[in-house]
Amino acid sequence: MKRNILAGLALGLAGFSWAQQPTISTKYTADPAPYVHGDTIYLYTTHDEDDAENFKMYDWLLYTSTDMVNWQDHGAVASLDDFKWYDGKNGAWAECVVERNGKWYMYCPIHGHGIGVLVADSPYGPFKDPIGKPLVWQKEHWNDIDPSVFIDDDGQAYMYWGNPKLYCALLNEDMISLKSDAMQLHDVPEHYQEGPWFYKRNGKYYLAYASTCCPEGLGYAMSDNALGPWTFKGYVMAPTPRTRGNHPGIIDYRGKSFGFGLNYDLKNISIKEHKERRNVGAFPLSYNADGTIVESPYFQDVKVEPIGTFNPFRKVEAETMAWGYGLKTVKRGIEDIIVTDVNDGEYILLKNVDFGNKMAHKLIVSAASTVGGKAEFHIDGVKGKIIGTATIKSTGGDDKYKEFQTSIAAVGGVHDLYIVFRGAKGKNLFNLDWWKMTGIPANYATLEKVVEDGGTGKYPAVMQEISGLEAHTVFMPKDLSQFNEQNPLPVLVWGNGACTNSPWEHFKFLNEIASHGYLVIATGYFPKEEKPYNGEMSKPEQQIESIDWAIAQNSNKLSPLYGKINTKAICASGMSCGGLQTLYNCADKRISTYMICNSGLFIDPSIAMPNMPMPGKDQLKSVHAPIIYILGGETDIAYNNGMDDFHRIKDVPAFAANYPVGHGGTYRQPHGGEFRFPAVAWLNWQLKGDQEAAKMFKGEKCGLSQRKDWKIEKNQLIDK
Ligand code: FUB
Repeated sequence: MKRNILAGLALGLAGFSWAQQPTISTKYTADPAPYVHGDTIYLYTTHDEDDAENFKMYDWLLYTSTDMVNWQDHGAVASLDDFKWYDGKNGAWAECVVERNGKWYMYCPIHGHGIGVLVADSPYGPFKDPIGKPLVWQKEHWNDIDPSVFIDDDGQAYMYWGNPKLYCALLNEDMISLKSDAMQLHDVPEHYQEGPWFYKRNGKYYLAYASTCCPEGLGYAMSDNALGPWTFKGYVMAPTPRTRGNHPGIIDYRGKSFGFGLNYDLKNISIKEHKERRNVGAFPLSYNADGTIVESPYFQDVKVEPIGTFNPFRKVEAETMAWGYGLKTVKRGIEDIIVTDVNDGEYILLKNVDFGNKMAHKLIVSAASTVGGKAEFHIDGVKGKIIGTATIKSTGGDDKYKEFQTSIAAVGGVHDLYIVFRGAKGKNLFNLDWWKMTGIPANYATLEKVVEDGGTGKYPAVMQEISGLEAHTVFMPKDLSQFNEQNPLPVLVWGNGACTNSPWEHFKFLNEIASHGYLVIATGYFPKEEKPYNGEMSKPEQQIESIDWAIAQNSNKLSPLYGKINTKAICASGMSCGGLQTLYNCADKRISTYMICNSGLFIDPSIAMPNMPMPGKDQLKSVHAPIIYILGGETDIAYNNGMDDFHRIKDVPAFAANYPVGHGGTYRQPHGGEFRFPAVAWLNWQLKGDQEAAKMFKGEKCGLSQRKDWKIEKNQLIDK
């Protein structure tokens, strides 16, 4: 039944933008009684049952927020059962709550049976009846509803109430007994109907109220005295044809003012039916210089902007949300609340979630399930980017909770978060208790290793696994303080031999390059050991991700690499299959040079190697920057392919260097062995403009030709 009601409702509001929706979406609520204490808004409400045809009200609910848009459901904090002197079943009408001397007092009208009082040591309850009888009992008096209690600066507490008559009484300091009789005010403010909201601001007294039917709006009066006389001042929110009932609550919070009221916007029933399934809504409120209130447009025409951000790096009760599309919240056990009625396509929205200078790293979801399903975490829209998906398997029952963990992509900054549920249609996929992200500082090295002695270059380097950069290994100088816009780090992106998804075979060579002042981003997982990686092969796109990441770091103020990267000096490079990945990506215009190691495009077009990119020789037309081939001599299986590439390249400077070591190269030797000399010199020339380094390649007797055992070839453009 409840499923049909709320899912139907949400669907009925398909054209609604979130900003216009009621504050509470998983239950029908009315009669808002907000109270600010410390940094939190405590929003007490009444509760219309899902199947209410008329007033069907058994308990009083509590919601809390610190930003006015994301609200945590605390469920019922009091109910008719708390009043032992009342043996009826219905009538939990509009309450209000105030705090005095560390105790919380809830004034609860029971329709037709007077006004009771409950007390608690905390705003969350438990609330207990301290007097065992009604606080206000005039007779079987249907007008004794809607108490509003305010404690004046001199310590005197007042209670206003009534419909359509307006009453006031003074309370004793104990807050649970009356100091005066109930006084009927004969000078009732114009348009007064019910739901008084009594408060004081800047020395003036205010009485806001539901204005006379029909439709009802929110009127208000002002006075210089707590007991009046009251002067009608206008509307906080004028009645409109969309209004069908109201009841105000007004607060100041964090330098702003807000009004609350009720509407029927969650459902689509006609006014004639008048079913009492109402919804608390909020709206921004402001005052004129003379203290009068600026009239607010109707709920759907205003927007409450978040006045704070939401921290996801903590245990978040699942019933905390700005909006729950099609969802229900129910009590589990004595204190816990869970989200249930979770169907395919439904979602939780949290506004203004601050991922700050942290990268979300790990996501844990506590859920119970019979059928299983998925919770997709999207940012900025139901169809926005997915940052993580928790797969929730059957736990053996809808009340058996387990924790499900997944990794989550880097986010950073402030976003709206949509937790979208997926699974079999028409079933409650799971019940959700809580979720939690763990965050680590942006670009934090989750693993770090000093390779050998850090390298022979001027800048001892480290090898790192970095949060938010999945399936890549980064090498960079340990001390980044020497790098800036004047002395930026050029970039080398690397693909591995055999397209393996870890640079386990090349890390000494790559670390050595980094030690000469480079940011090296290798495809694949951090090699914890120098032994073959057995997981799935890498993809050429990982090199592009490396380039994207480097460029993003340079403009990310939260990154330690911010402003330290030369994004116009990028070498794409790789060994064997990684060289083919490089040539596969060669058209990328961000690449400023290439270094192809023990590799070359296959001469024989009929050869197809599984999971390896195999572009034809035509691909060389896309090579648009200087290129060097570093090969292992004639015994290198890539020798013929690499030299054939080299001979075909005419339009850009091209150099071929052969060292008689075979296909494996010298990468695993200390500091990457002999291959490091042409590699570092090429990079220094191409990416740093180092003319000394250029001598390794330029001129008739270029440096590399003079090094023992190297054989070189070059096209004419090298010497220009
Ligand atoms: O919610 C029950 C009654 O309806 C309240 O006491 C009145 O203010 C009206 O909202």
